[in-house]
Amino acid sequence: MTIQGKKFYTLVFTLDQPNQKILLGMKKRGFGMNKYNGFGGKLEPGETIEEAAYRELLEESYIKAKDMKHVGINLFTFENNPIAMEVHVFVTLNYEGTPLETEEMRPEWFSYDAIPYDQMWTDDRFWLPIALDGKMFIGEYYFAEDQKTILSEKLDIVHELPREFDLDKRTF
Ligand code: 8OG
Repeated sequence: MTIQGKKFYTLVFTLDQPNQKILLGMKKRGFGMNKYNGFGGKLEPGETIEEAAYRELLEESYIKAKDMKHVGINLFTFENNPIAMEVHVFVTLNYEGTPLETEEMRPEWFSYDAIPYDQMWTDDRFWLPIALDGKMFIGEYYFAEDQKTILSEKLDIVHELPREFDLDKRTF
């Protein structure tokens, strides 16, 4: 698979640790429509990954993160698409505000043991449990054109995260 470049994205999961609940949003439009996901999106010019993560969470759910822990990096590639997506995953345990529905997302709390994986991206069942377990990970997922079938995957639990995924170190 020849990759010519990548784009950066953020993804934030708000957790209610004491009650073992996770906030997900049903995506109402665009890429990933009709799937539950955390809140996130593309980096704007000049923004750091952390700034983009904070802004997207606020814009899409009205939640202000008071702490954010960078827990993982996933590199997504798609058959017949030369641009990879590098998604930086965060969790927040402390936040202000009550999640509200926006034009993009309908928020809903789920128990850790009732996460709707069959209505989420196919790869999430691999790495989200690691994040909920307080560990960090780096993953690579190569999808078929249907954006559903995973053709290859690799997942490593790590003790620290690099600033970005080095494309020269891709496995596939
Ligand atoms: O700006 P936009 O909403 O299109 O950004 C896409 C969002 O979807 C962004 O938060 C990153 C996230 N995302 C992917 N692929 C995957 C995936 O396979 N699993 C999950 N959980 N999120 C993904 O782009």
